[in-house]
Amino acid sequence: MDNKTLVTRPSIPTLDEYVEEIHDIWDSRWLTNMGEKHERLRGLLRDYLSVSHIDLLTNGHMSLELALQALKLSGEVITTPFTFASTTHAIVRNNLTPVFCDIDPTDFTIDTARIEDLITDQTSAIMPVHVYGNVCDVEEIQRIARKYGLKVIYDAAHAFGVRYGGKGIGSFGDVSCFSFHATKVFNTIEGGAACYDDEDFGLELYRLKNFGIRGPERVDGVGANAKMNEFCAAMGICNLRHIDDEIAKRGVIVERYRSHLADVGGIQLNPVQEGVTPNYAYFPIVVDERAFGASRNEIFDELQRNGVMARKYFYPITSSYDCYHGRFNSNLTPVALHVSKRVLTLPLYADIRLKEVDRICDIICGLRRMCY
Ligand code: T4K
Repeated sequence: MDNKTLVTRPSIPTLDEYVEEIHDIWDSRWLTNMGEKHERLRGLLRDYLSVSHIDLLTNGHMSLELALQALKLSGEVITTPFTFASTTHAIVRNNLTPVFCDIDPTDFTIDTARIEDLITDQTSAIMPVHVYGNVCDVEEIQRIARKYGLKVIYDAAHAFGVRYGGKGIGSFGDVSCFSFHATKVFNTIEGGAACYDDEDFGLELYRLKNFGIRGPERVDGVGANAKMNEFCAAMGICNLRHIDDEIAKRGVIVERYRSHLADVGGIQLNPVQEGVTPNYAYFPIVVDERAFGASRNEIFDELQRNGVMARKYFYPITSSYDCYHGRFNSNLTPVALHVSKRVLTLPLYADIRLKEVDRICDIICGLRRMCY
């Protein structure tokens, strides 16, 4: 495993910086349940993300799952299948029905032109995904939601630090849920957050992440346990000190990839979106076999043979998972199906060496030459 290049590698502070940060936990013996680190990180993130309210949770998935529960939704939720398991599972685990909308072929987010056709009298919400950190068409989604009285829950797992039109991406919709998993641009080892405006929603979410407890002698909700502990919060406090540097370094890597691959026929790159401050979370390529001369799977295999562990994020689409067998028709989202069969996410993390990026691109382009 040692000399392999993985799709990502978490950024972490120096051991000294982390030890310094967790020192006072030894004195206080306050390990979890919304302690001092939790509250400090919450305030820091509220400012960094430019959101009015934020709560911290054990992971991105529980943010999504409990956000849906706190909104007290019923019936159908319009979403996309071109995402990680978590998005769809969060809907299903709330006894809601996902209704899959196709994606835009250039930025892979929900195709807003198709949403209204999917709305029925059962629809209660839209759950779009800022996939790879690409910003959804938030204005059009808001217009549709307002017209039909729907809630909007953004899966912003990939979008930490992204800004749109000068606003923090977490400030759109009724709720935006971030993931702070080890593999993300900003990590708290495991962790997540939900950002929102409505304080009543915030109280409900807080109760749901803490067993439904309202007071010392009163439990009036069937809650879960999804509290971020002090060690995870301490990791977040450390990592947040370096986040601008982290994103800047990723930007350099992305530019290097672009310099090699931008003009290669048959390879589609992630778009540069107007008005968006990106976070460079992922580097997906979409391979058109006929134009490029080799398939996505051939590139994947060749990279593996050379110790490069690229990943097929996101293949298969969630609507065709085994656990949903016979339940959804994945042919109803042909663009998502098409992209998922051709997409490959290349290694991207702050301290990957530029020489390694060059080597990865040489392997890819070499395959093209070999096939011609
Ligand atoms: N919504 C969306 C759209 C998401 O993408 C995700 C998570 C969620 C919601 C839910 O958020 P969380 O509940 O996870 O906070 C990984 C991550 O586990 C997952 O967080 C992420 N999306 C997904 C896209 O990627 P896997 O199954 O691919 O993880 P794994 O273990 O194969 O790790 C990927 C690579 O990262 C490995 O090749 C090695 C490297 N790695 C991983 C870990 C855990 C490290 O170098 N160190 C590590 O500690 O899902």
